[in-house]
Amino acid sequence: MNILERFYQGNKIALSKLISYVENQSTDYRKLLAQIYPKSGKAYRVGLTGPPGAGKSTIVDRLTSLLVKEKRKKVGIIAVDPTSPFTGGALLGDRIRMQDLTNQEEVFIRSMATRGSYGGLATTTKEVSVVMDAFGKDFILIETVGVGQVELDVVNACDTTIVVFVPESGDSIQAMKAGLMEIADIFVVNKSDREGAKRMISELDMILDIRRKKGDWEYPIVSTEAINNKGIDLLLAKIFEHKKFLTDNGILEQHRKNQIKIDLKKIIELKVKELVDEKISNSFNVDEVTERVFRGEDDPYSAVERVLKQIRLTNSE
Ligand SMILES: Nc1nc2c(ncn2[C@@H]2O[C@H](COP(=O)(O)OP(=O)(O)OP(=O)(O)O)[C@@H](O)[C@H]2O)c(=O)[nH]1
Ligand SMILES: [Mg+2]
Repeated sequence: MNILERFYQGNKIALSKLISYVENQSTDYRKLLAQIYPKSGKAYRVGLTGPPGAGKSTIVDRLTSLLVKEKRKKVGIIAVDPTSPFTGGALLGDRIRMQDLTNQEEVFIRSMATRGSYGGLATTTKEVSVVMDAFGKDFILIETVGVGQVELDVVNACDTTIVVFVPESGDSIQAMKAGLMEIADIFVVNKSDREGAKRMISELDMILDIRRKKGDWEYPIVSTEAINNKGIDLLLAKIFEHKKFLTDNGILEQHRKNQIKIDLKKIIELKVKELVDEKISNSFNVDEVTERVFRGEDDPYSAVERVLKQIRLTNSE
């Protein structure tokens, strides 16, 4: 039996292998994706982001338990770990903390390292989520550390985005700087057992009031103590409310179409870049042109125009 057949039968090892192909961009991974893509589009994607140590993994863990036990949903988890510059591998933290879940049949966890590659990460995360989606997961929870553009790209690919804060000083201001306020649909103040939680909630409330409009999404703030499993049921209720809001207003459909457009654009760009690289390497001697430009006998703009004409890739003027 081939790997795709096993994948469709719900074999976790086959799922794991397919994800690895996609992650490593092994030869033929696009053919594989082409085959399974039509089976995707059913899963609901929830992105969780926020400062390091805010409790994202703990929340994901508790949410997953609720989704599986009470809602009978199948859950895929993608934990995007920043790569340690020393080991070059994913941090083990997430995997260890969510170990209980890995034994459950309905749950599949994948930890991904950023490898310091901008953009590339977002693409691969999306593709990995497509594989989980096609596998039959109902919900895909994606955890990223909220620090930069890469994370923004990842959460933008989600249907509901949750930003997790902790009552430590300065978080809300930093978050605004990082642009996290703009992307969140639901705000969580975790570690509410700590001092300052109430103040943080009212601070956020004030900022959000500017954004809230009648008849629009309410941008709720949920207070949680993930470690004590408090507030997680309310958070899940808000996720379902947001899902309903998006569905009822036709926003989910629009969002999915936008996602397809983004996918198409990315695939075109990648493919064109590959084709051009291949063709140019055959008809463009970079060292030779460099020498000529250096000696003042040529300029880089004309050199590129010439080679594009040669490989017949130029806008018709
Ligand atoms: N006091 C308190 N501690 C919590 C709470 N939720 C999580 N923690 C603790 O906070 C620490 C970090 O939790 P994680 O869930 O790993 O946080 P994270 O945001 O996933 O961390 P990174 O992935 O490393 O950015 C752990 O020691 C948790 O036990 C909470 O509600 N209250
Ligand atoms: Mg984590």
